[in-house]
Amino acid sequence: MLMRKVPGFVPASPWGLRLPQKFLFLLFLSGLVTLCFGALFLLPNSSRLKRLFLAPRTQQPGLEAVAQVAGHPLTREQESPPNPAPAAPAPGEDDPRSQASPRRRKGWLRRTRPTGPREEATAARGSGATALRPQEGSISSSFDFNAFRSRLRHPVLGTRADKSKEPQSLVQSQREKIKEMMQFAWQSYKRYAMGKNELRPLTRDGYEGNMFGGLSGATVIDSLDTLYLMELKEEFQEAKAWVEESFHLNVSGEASLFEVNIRYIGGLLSAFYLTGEEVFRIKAIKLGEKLLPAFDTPTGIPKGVVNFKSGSNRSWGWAVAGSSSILAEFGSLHLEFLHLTQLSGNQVFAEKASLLPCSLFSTRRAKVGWDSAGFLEKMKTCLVSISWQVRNIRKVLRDIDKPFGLYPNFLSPVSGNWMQHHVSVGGLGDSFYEYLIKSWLMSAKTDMEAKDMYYEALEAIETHLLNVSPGGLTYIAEWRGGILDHKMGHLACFSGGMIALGAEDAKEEKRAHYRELAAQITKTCHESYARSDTKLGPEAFWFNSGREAVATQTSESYYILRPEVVESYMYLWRQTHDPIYREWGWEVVMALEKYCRTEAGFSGIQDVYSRVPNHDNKQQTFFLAETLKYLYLLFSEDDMLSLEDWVFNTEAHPLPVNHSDSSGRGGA
Ligand code: DMJ
Repeated sequence: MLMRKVPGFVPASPWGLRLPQKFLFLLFLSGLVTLCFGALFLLPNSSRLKRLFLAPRTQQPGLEAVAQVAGHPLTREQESPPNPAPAAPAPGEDDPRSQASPRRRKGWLRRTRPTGPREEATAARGSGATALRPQEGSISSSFDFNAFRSRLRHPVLGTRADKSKEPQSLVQSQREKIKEMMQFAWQSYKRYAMGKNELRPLTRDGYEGNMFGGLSGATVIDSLDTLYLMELKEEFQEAKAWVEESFHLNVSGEASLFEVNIRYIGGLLSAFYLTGEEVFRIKAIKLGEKLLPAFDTPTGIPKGVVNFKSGSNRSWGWAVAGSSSILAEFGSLHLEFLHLTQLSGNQVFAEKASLLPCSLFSTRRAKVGWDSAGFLEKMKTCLVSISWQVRNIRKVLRDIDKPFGLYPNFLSPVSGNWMQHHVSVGGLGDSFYEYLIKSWLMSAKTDMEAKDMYYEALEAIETHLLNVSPGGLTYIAEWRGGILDHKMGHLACFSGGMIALGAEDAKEEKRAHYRELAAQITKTCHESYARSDTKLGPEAFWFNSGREAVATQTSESYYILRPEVVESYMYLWRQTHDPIYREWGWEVVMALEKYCRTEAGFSGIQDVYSRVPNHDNKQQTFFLAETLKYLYLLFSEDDMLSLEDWVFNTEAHPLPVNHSDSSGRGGA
């Protein structure tokens, strides 16, 4: 059809629009686009933007994971890979049976079979852990194992030069005896209970318990580093092979966040840092991810129990009618979680424990070379941008009101309020204090917040809980809303070692005092052993009615192979070299042999005041992880797992200090 030109008439476009209409349409379109973008930027969590606009490689894993954890996809192995990193494994890859193609499997075994602890360390040093077997790595890492080893001040197992005054042969034979006990405990477990969580030596079978959510082999994982340390090479290989072949994470029970963390995660992390073997790193990280749903609470304080199947969480029924999280439990995650972040590159673990994303700048500062102004600027921007969205354990505990400066044992993970005013340095509270001073030490003395919190807490404990009995024994009582229970639990006996460990960094005028306090508390704990018929200590001991350092009820008279007293002997020995600590340690060795050794392993006893042992039929995993390890270290040189390089988690698993310079000799 022919269009005739009519004056004043503007021809329409092919869509039938005239110029003003086109203009209006374009205006509308651009308005719409602006609105969409605006809406995105108004979203409360900036991580969503990052997720949309950044390529996976450049995303901040921590923020990504925080977003994912809200809906728990990370924690369900079947649903998503455990790490946002590109090299993440296929679902279910934690199961070695499904994981290893025959070719891969062969390479794995070839590399790991014939080596003993020392050779492995050398191999790992030689090749660098990250380069060990890239085809096997199911979680990528920028962690440089060689660099880590070069930063250690001492060779991991020490130089073997005994600087003590003891005749060499005596100390050596004592150490050998303890090694034999470990070998016996391991072999008994292997023979009757391999793969189960614990050995029952009387019935000669295994026991799974209900703390680990269906995970098996707690004794294997808890034993790895002790076997390595004692150079029980064959046994270490047996344990490692079990982890490679039979340690499956696709379980679906309810687990204790605390117990899985200190025993399994701690054990796997230590095994990795000692050997550089990827299998330990990967399993530790994957297991760590399974724990994250515990943190899905309004305050960021995790609940005590996590369901591995549903990803739900709950508090223990006995914790103030199921309303509370336990101080010692949520307060004893920091060391392991920081290392999980270090080894995975995933910030989410560190963020859950403490306000770390920004403080990580201090580590980066050295590498990147920011000047002070640049560093402060970065730090400020980081703090401003994240502080409102990060809720974590450290922050809650730092900011909350504390009665007389004390930390009660029960806290609501919902309201963030204390639920009872029961304060204890023993059960329910203990390792929270331990992790404060060890966080400071593990940070190579940069985590000032942990340091301040520790010394402030210790001052409050001294003021309100510390007592001296009429007979001159120093003890830490328990506090219930201002009223004291004049008792100490066996668990509280770790505090002698902790106070000794922290003494050196206290204010000048307090150092000698803390050294003396540590020695006095340790002496009291020794008295609780010395005053029993078996020379082993009861679960709790009292200071009243003229009786001191003894249990007053049969229900508190048992000994379950606990480590806390020998743990303190070990720290006090390293600090003072007073031979009394080796003497006391040896008394424990003799008593263990006499009353706890059975034909098929070691067992706890039900009454330390009876010379006829009534065994409880349990070889606790911490006997191999802690009691025997601390005894062995007590009779070893100070540079074996030097305290300059390592902190022990509360299950005695050594985790390295984060030295930032390379002036060490550890890689030598
Ligand atoms: C261990 O599992 C740990 O030491 C924990 O901190 C307290 N209890 C036991 C040992 O007694």
